[in-house]
Amino acid sequence: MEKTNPNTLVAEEYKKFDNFFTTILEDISGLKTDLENEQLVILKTWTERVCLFNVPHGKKLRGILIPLMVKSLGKCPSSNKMKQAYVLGWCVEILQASFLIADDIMDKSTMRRGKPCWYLVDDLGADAVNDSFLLEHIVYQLVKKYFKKTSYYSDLVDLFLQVTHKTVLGQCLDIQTGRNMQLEEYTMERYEAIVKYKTSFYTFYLPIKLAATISHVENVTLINNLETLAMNIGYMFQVLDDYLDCYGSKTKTGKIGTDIQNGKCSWLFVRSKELCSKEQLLELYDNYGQNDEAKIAHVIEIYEALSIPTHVYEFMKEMTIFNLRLINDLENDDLISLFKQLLEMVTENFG
Ligand code: GPP
Ligand code: MG
Ligand code: MG
Ligand code: MG
Repeated sequence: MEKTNPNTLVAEEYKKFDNFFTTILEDISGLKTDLENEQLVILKTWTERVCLFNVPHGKKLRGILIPLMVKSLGKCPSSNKMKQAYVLGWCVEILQASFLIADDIMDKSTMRRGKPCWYLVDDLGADAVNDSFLLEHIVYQLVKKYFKKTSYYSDLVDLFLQVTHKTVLGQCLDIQTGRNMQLEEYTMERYEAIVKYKTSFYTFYLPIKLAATISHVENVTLINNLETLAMNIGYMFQVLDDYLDCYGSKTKTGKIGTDIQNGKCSWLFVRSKELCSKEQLLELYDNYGQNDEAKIAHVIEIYEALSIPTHVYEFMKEMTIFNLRLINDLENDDLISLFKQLLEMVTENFG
């Protein structure tokens, strides 16, 4: 039998996943407490507005990963299993939206997914913090609605809680590092710790573990291999995110970078420190972490002089080769094909 092109499979799954958002939105509207009380009617309209603006317009890489994983893990998953996968996929997207609302406030960003950041809409400012909480709590309401009666309900809740805790810790490390600006502490070790916690857990580990849980995967070696890949691909994802913060075009990424002026422990800065001369190091220290156009431009000049974009490219190539070896050891052909696709999806924005 002729094999369907994996790209077609992903495109088809994206369509089904996207369509399921209507159901999720209806569920969310139905989750409201005590709508008889006319004082609370305003909440329904507001919640829908928050969701529609913040949830469905991203790349949905995290969300789509769950249905794709469930399909690769079970030969022919039932329609009910696929529905569970779509629900969890949207839960991860909602959690991500809740993180992004907060992250954009903390990073003083101005644009997200080609639109103004939520806290800048209607001058919401600090009031947007509550919308971040709102989205986070909707995740648990949806998990309860769809999974309360399953044997793995508590495992799912636990995963969301554990991963959120790790992400908040990662964000804390990212912020504290940027605030203290002890630039000599900006090492690859610090960078790895920040990325592992702030990005890899929620971006890849969470969807993969959720899919493995509802698919009843018990093979410990497979679970360990998937966890390793989740963390490695998360690392690649954030290195690329750091690259795009400086070199991406806003029409492609839908956001405007802020890492240099915020003094972030970015891969570009840490790698520059490893490669630069003593003079360049002093210049980096003098110019990094300040909201001043000329100083930002000076940092970028040093990145250019050190060919940092080429170093990112080389690093991504090495990581791709390394991870392809791990992927080829996965045994299950569908999983091998999925993870190869995932690597392509993660790196396709490069350049
Ligand atoms: C990516 O950092 C990490 C997050 C968005 C997690 C935020 C976690 C919270 C608990 C709020 P980033 O700032 O580099 O992302 P971006 O470039 O998309 O702003
Ligand atoms: Mg940010
Ligand atoms: Mg951030
Ligand atoms: Mg970034």
